[in-house]
Amino acid sequence: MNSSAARDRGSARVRPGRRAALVSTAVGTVAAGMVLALATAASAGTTLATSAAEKGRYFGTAVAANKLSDSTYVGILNREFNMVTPENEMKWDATEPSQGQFNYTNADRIVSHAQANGMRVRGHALAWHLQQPGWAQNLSGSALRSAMVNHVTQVATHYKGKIHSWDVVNEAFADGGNGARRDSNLQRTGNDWIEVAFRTARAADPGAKLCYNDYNTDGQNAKSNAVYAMVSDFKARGVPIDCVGFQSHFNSASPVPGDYQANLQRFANLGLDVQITELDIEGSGTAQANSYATVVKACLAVSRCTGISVWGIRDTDSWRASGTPLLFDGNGNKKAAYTATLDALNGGTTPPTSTPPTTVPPTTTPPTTPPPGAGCTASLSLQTWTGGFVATVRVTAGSSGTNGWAATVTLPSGTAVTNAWNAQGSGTTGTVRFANVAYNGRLTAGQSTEFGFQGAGTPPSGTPSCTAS
Ligand code: G2I
Repeated sequence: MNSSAARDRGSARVRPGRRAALVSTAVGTVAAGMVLALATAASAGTTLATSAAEKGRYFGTAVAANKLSDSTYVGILNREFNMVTPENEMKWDATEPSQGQFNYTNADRIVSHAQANGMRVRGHALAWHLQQPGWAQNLSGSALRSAMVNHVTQVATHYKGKIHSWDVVNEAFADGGNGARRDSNLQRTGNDWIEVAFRTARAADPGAKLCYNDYNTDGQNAKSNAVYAMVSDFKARGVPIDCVGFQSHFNSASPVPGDYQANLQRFANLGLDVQITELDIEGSGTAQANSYATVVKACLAVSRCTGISVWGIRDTDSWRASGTPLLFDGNGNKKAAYTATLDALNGGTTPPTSTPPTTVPPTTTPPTTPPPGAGCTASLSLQTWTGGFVATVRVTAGSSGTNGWAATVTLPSGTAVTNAWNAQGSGTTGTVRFANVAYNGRLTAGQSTEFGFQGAGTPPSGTPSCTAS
């Protein structure tokens, strides 16, 4: 009774935000003690994205392209989130309305918005029994199988290098107690349709994590057991799968299961990531807030739970708006559920919204050279394939922490950056400088954050240099 997928309407939209830049540049007049106080306050984030990033996670939302002109919506999206999922714009009916004729207009708007604001994108969804264009609904057998393979290839290729994770297959298991596959035109093309979709997606975009995504799999039950068996089999046979998405649409008839964390953990133990992909919880007040906190704490307790996405920004953006299931009310105000979510991300403490100094700071002159251990360091790890690579760079603050940072990577001749996330790159060839984006510039002493980029050509070697501000 929770999502049972798609027949309601709704639309979610979202847009992350950035943190208010506190002091930082008023070096000449700010006492060392005050700088320290600010750095301490910054260790508990003040937005969902910042707080999640401090725990090594992302915090995302579904976005509807037609709401990107709504300034309240975009203001919250840009302030609070660092991952977006197009709510409907990447589905089969939207991207291939006529066979072989692809339309990426609305999905591209969302991807461009994300890229311009340092957010990553969850692709949703390549193969699904719902929201198929009419022509696909009328196909069967090998014609439908070929059409599916072509669709996955074309869409994943169009977005190659721009997608953090793809929901390759969505909702392929039946509800009820027998753990069977859902009957659908795709299922009737043969039981191997799911692994074919995954292999096809990997070939088209080797840098994206490939997820299986479903609902009513949030606790241990016949349906999640069936997904677990499929994923175990895929891992054993080398079918490319990197993550399982748990939609997590909850309400009073389908509350957060008591074994939610344990269920996430058992999937993670198979050697893949888990993600909470479409979170919404019908209700209000303290009960709703507590349920959100339970979900966040469960994810934080599972090291391979890499992020949480809610299915819309304001209650009025939801596919089930009457259930007021989201973190912001219709006017864009933060609900109790928001505060509980932020609190849980911060480990149970509510950060002060501002901490003005109560005494006038002394006017000592700061040192002009950084103290030992100040600045930052960077390290590089690579995932490579013939002709390309994904680089992950870990930036770690020195003993003074950072208000901002930049890491510089030298690329071999002929190599180019094709996409970057969690950092703003300048240039694409030669020596490329990657600067922090709004939500990850401020690091406390010893704290780390990661950004990444995809490249075509030979991967870089050596250690990136790092400068802090
Ligand atoms: O049903 C909730 C979600 C369950 N998991 C998969 C998700 O993809 C699904 O999202 C919902 C969207 O939130 C709705 O916005 O998927 C529905 C369709 O299956 C979406 O509803 C559709 C309406 O059915 C269409 O009439 C409408 O044209 O939204 C379309 C765009 O507004």
